[in-house]
Amino acid sequence: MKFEENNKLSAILNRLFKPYEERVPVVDKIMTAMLAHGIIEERSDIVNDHIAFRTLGVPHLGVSSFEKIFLHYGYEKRDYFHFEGKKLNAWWYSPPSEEYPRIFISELRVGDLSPNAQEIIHSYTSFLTRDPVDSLNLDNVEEVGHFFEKSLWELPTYEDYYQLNRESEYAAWVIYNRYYLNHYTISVHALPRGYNTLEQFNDFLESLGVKLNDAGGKIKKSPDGMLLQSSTVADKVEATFANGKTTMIPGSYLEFAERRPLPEFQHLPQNELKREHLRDGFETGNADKIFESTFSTQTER
Ligand code: OOG
Ligand code: NI
Repeated sequence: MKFEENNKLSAILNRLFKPYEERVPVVDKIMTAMLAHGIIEERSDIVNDHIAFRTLGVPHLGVSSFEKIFLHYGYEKRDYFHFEGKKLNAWWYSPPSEEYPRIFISELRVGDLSPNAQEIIHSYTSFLTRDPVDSLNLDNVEEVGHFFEKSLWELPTYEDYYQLNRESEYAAWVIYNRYYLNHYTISVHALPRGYNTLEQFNDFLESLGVKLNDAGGKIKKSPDGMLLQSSTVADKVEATFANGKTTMIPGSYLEFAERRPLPEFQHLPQNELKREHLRDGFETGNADKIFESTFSTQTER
């Protein structure tokens, strides 16, 4: 029973990565270069630290709806984070077993937006009179896989997208990109020596011409010094709006994380370090800047 569930979870995750890799060409560019430089022997050598999704905090949607998918597969809800300036809530989830990524799910605090922005969002979401996840067969891999890319609301007009974008770039991102995977994350500490610190890996990325998010500095470091993160700036996707207008808008990105050993395990040799010896969880100050990977301050720089 457990094994069966784990297989389905792997299938769902694989299913998620397909459209993600098409929408984020920098992923293939980086993987190809990692193979060419012998950093990995095959793509499956990469350890995925975590994946992330964005949602709208309105009735029947938001984290309390979306999380049901992963709670069903044995994920456990962990710490809460609040991002006051960006008007976001977030939680992280630990996986049912080590080989699976952590999950970070955020939600827009829609009630904190201006009446005009709230009205725009509700004009799309108020048709939902029940939680769409409740009518999903969560054991059906294809149905769940499709759910991440299908639309739960009408295609936005360019005007609505643009108005939302002026007030909350996160809101505009979700109204168009919905539940497409926002990013996945390469565990840098799991790479071979020479590439296993974020500083070294960022240098490698920049030697390939990859543009990194520099909000608050390219390396975001937790106050305890044990969680370091960096990310690409979002690749653009061609958006077609309700009135037929098309334009390029920020899509998804790729993140990199270096987790250092906890003080009590710092004496362990590198090859004995397992996930349970390393700094776990997330960090508000880091996350606050990572969100900006899809913001125009980064994508237009
Ligand atoms: C998530 C940003 C935060 C992290 O690892 O702290 C994050 C997002 O952009 O939706 O990914
Ligand atoms: Ni992340």
